[in-house]
Amino acid sequence: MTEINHLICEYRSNPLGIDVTKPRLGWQMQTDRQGARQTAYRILAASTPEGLHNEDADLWDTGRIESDQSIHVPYKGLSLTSRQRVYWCVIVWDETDEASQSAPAWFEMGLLDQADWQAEWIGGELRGGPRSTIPAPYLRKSFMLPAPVQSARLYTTAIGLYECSMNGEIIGDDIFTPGWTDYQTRIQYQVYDVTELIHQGENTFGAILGDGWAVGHVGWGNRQQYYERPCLFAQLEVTLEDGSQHIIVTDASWKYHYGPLLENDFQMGESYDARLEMPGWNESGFNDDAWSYVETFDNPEVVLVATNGPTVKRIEEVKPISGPDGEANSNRPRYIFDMGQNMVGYVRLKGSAPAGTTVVLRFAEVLNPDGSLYTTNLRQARATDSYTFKGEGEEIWQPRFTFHGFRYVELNGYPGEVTTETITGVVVHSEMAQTGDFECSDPLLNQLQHNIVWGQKGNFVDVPTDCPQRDERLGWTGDIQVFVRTAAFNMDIAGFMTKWARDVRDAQGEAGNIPPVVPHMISELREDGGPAWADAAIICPWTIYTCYGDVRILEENYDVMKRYMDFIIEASPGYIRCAPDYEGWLGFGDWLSINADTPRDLIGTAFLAYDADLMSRIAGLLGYADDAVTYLNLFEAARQAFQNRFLAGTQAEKEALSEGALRMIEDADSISRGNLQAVDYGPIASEVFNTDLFTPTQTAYILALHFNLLPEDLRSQAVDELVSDIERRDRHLSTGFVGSPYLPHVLSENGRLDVAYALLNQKTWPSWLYAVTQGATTIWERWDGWTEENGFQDPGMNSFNHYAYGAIGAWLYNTVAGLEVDTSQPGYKHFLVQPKPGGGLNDAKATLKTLYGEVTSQWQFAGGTFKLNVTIPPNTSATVILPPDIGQEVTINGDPVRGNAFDLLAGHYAFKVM
Ligand code: RAM
Repeated sequence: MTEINHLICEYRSNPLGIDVTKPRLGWQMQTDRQGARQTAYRILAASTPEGLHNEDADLWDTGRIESDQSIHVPYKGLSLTSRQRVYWCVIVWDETDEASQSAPAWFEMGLLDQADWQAEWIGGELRGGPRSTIPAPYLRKSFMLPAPVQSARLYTTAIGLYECSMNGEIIGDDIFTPGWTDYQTRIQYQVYDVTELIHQGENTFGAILGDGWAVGHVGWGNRQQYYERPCLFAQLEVTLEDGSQHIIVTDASWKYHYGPLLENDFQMGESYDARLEMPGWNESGFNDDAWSYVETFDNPEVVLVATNGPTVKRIEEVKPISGPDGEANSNRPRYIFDMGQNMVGYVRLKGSAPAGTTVVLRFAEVLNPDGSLYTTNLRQARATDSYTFKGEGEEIWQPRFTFHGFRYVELNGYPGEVTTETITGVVVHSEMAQTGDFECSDPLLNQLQHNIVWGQKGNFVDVPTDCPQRDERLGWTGDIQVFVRTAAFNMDIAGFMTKWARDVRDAQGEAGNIPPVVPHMISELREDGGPAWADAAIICPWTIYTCYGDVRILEENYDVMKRYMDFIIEASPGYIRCAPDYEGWLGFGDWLSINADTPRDLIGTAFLAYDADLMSRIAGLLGYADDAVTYLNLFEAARQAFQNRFLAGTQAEKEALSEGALRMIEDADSISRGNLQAVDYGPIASEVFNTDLFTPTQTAYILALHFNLLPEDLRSQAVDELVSDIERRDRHLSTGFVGSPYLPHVLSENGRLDVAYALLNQKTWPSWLYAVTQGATTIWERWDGWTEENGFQDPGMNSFNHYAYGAIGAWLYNTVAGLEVDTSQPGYKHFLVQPKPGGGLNDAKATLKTLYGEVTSQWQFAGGTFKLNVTIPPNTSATVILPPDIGQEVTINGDPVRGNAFDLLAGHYAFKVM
């Protein structure tokens, strides 16, 4: 039996409110049958569910199409209009020509035209300034409906954040909506089905407005980076049973008042005085005489678009593992709880106290040696919540419009008995299915994987950020560029990155430059992210294409990538990017490397070549043949320029160390070195690089090898020199953000799997497991965030939840467990299973829920036998390559076979090698 399920539209199941006019549909075949695949499909789309049962699907009937395509099939039926709901299903013929039909699914369009909006922007008086936080305005409006309700939709957004309610009930479970975009260019709206929340007679619409990213503190800057005050923009459209239509919009008839939410800010925290609650404020019958009429505002010149990625939600809860630890008897009791996990979100407080008692909650990732909270690394982020009791028995409170990054919580001033029930951690992030899992026989590596996943949770809060706790939390392009591949193993990030790619489009400068943080932050930051940061504009969409087979993200961003290429070509005379005399930004270098500064122009030129390589492939697959050739030539030119400038035995040898190069190295020192005490091993002799020009670093070898920039005959020498540098450091890496992600791949792909495992297993810093041995539960920003010798690193920049070094995760999946995409059949249509055991591991397992279904690679050494279990989902195929030197006799599902590489169709395969 074949079942057709997991119907998705634009990566979502039954999405309400999309504005993609040719949405892409996908489905999965579920069956255990070996060799199962799709040979044909037929999609039916209709205005009603009934239309799918008979033969008259009024919107679209593809007829039988001979094709194995089961993801990203674009809707090509009657053109779609605002508010339209489309029901659809699919019939799939398998390899035996048997047909199976899916259950119906649907998608519903949002408002496609700016003219669909009749709402006005409304808000309270202007309060607060660049640094002073403000109370949240509460807004309300009552309205009458003369007949029972047939259906109702709310289209809503805000400058700042909103929480809407209807007749006292909060609408939906999204938080931090409308999400973070460049609010001066684009604002997202959300759509909710509120049919069940309203009724004939009087109804009341309420909204609370928060500061969020648009009005609150962003980065290390002030408040009000995008707008001065929060505003609401909402349109409720109701169809009554008598057929009449009613529209209730935000306009001058609304009223507002301030209430219990005294301040709210992502970085500063939230204060709530429950004594100021206004019971019934968002229900009918409330006396709002004391409330003022709102102000209305001109439409900001921005585009309103439907949310095209996941929204942020409260995803899970965490109970403290210890505590309360503290002094109960002092005047102001103080307790510290350990949540056991460095998490992102807030805590829910439960307790009772006399009216007017204020408790203060403070948050930190780590503790000082004396057990107190270490908050210095939060910089200006106050990260403090407070709650004032109303004194009416048990009270439960959680913030709405703030989040913190913390493991430890200090509760101050609570007079009653405190238990682990007093607080509960609420973890918030963008809603993304966890798709991948990696596990092996080493508990430390399993903890590393855990830490990587938690770093992803905490930093995928609407935008991929560097950190979630200090006054920064920005969409650093370099960080996601290095982490995106790993992220796509752990979770379904396709929608999230589709949204962010649009943010990149909005952030691109006139000249084609891509800034270092996206969404663009208005003040202070430079316009060009520089090498390995700005290149995210190409690398991220390419990665989404390879992992999800998504061609559209390349199509939609092709122009951005091309303009970006023009920008860097223009800035790179002789194809040397960030040459010493370049007057623009030289980049962040190999950020946070350990006494190993790689010249900026080496990094820049390497990334120019890599971009050109990716662009020639992208242009080719989009059908731009001329561009494909141009970029291929560019790759060759940049590769040649790289060799001329940086390799030994070329004309570069004759160049002395120029002043410019010195300047770059000094620059690098001052910004990235901090208080590192690692031994400086001095220059090494090299037959690969020109040591007159620079001291070769691990990252220099890594980039040259990984981006294929060396002549073939120098590659093995380069690998040897890289390895000897690692050996000289007693098997330690010296790489920063740029080199680290590629390091293990370069070693394992070039015959030094042993050294890759040695680095993976290294427990003294710098290494991936060092932080794990120190009890870390997330990935640290720096290799030496805390060391026994030096204590905490420079508090000016020392996050304990930064996903960049978590990029090792991709190697755990693709080399240790051996799962990898085949970029020529992306999205795991065809994939590789090529485990490379080593490092003393007895077993390893990776599972991955792809768009086609679940893939598994699980291996184990047991009693002299190597066993490998592989699952290949229906409608895909895989090539399994067994590790070398593990035995001669191979069986699959008990049958003897010859060879060590196997092309396989869907099914479960148990290999044994003896
Ligand atoms: C710091 C953070 C961030 C990095 C930039 C360059 O703010 O470490 O992760 O991308 O610097």
